[in-house]
Amino acid sequence: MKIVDAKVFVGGPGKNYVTLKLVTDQGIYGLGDATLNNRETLPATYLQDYLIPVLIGMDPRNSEDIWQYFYRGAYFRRGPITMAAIGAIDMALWDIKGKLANMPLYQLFGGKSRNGAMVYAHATGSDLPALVDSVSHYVDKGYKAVRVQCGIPGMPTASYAIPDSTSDSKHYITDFSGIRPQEEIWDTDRYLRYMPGALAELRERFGPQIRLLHDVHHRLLPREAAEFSKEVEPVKLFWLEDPTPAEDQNALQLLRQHSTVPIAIGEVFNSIWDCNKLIENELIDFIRVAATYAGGITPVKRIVDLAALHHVRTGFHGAPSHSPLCMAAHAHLNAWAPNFGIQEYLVLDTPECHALFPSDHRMDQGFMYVSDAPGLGVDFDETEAARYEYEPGSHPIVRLEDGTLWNY
Ligand code: GCO
Ligand code: MG
Repeated sequence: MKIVDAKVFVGGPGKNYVTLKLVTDQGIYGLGDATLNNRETLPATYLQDYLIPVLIGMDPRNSEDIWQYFYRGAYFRRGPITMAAIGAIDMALWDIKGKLANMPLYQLFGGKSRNGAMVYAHATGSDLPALVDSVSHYVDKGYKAVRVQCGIPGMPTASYAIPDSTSDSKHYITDFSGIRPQEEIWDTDRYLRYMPGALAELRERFGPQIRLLHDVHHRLLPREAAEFSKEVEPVKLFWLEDPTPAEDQNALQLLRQHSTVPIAIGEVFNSIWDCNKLIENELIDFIRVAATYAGGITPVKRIVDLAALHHVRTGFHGAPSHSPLCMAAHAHLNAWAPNFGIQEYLVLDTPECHALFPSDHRMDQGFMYVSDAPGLGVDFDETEAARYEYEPGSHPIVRLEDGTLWNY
């Protein structure tokens, strides 16, 4: 069996998805997601110029060797661009494997460990009353878990992930006004003074049952993160996400000495080497890698197995930047993983998105139910894809009030 053709598509409804299609000499094809948010043309170019010419002619059944070939075989390894490109190939090879076996991927991993996988939604508000409305909206829809982000009084611009009243909250991670990023101002002191009380009010308002999550988006120093986590302990968060920048795998030691708040990290990680110390030293409770830019299903399964040895559960990244193909890879991993925790779920739920990526993975009352179709269980409509083209966009840049550049 051989790979005879490969195509890369960039574009989509309201979002630039990077989609890889691998075609075999037996007519079976596989699909993978290489979307790297706001840098979409780079994995596409890496695939087209460097990986696809070598991939043509390989036996798609040897997904492990092909992964090693592109990872170990490249002198310059890792990084989000490389790993998103390799990730798409790996997903497409698993898709082919599932179709060959006539089985959904979760069966190849070891079968189902659960029926539905709990997901969490994003509630946001420019102030606390608006956030309360947003949380209520998701609770009414049956969600059991909600991430809560709130504007901070007196903060010169909105804090992370707070959409203005006119924008759709699901689009906030990409500003399509051009490639020059907009700037936001961050003020740690105001955040530390306001947010613990706001979280306590939400707990009071919504009761003990709802799982509340909060994302600090890498904005605190280790000592500040320790102070914050200690203060929010009574709120009983389901998790506190990215309290410190993720590069420093030792940064959470101080926090762990002062607080039992569960910690989730990893949405920007590209390999097991970015999180092995965090996991082995049991400094985190949830690992947030995504099958796309952590290099595909093959390496993410390995991370999940390492995590299981250390009581770390999964909480895969599921921002709207991932296409339904990445979310399908997660759905199959979530159905199998003995150490499943929760799934972030923000795929754009529009008729256009369903038309481009038809599938019967489904959401109901805050749970995701995996498809039983062979492979990933998501198709890609090339006629629909022809309607879209790449649109440049950016993440914002964050500065402190005095102009110092800070972490987005
Ligand atoms: C999350 C993330 C996203 C990121 C986005 C950047 O928890 O979902 O923090 O919101 O900001 O993925 O591209
Ligand atoms: Mg996050």
